[in-house]
Amino acid sequence: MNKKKLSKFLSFVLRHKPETLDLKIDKKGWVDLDELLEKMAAAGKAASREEIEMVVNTNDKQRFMIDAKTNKIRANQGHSIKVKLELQERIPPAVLYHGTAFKHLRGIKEKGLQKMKRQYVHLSRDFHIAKSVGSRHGVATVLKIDCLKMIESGSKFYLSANNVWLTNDVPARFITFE
Ligand code: HQG
Repeated sequence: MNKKKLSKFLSFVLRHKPETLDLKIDKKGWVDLDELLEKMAAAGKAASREEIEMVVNTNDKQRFMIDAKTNKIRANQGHSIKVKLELQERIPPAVLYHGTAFKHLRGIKEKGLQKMKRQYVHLSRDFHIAKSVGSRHGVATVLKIDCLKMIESGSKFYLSANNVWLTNDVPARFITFE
């Protein structure tokens, strides 16, 4: 598998479907690296420890983390399966961005930003990153989120190990549409 394919495969099993490899995943999303290597090989998707380490270390978005002490690996964010990432609550910048597609705007105006299949709504401090996240879904548009007002009204924010801002939902009144 090339690096990109391996990264996609790791995202798939560590965030969404560990059962495809019959992997044991703990409550915090960690999987034993040796077990992962064995089960990938058994499923005809063999990779070496070095290849996985290479993906973890050079991944553009730092999607994964290896804990050398326990020999375990997990995804830093993006899960649809229930995991306790035990992220610390953090105060976000006054404004964050969310990239989405025009076709979603009607739903977002109606219900605000929902976490949909994931565990959180994902936000970025960088407009251009948000734009590229949005373009995964169609013609992209970027929404501006008033985090100051959200904090005043009791919303909580978390920062993932790879600098993605996470929150449970964003009511439409805190969103500026382009
Ligand atoms: C939209 C990538 C209609 C939402 C990125 C988004 C990110 C609504 C889509 C991470 C809605 C969900 C997450 C509503 C939200 N009505 N549509 N009420 N509320 N939506 O993929 O934020 O490359 O689950 O705007 O970098 O696009 O995988 O979330 O368009 O950090 O590492 O529903 O995934 O990271 O889509 O992306 P997603 P996302 P990776």
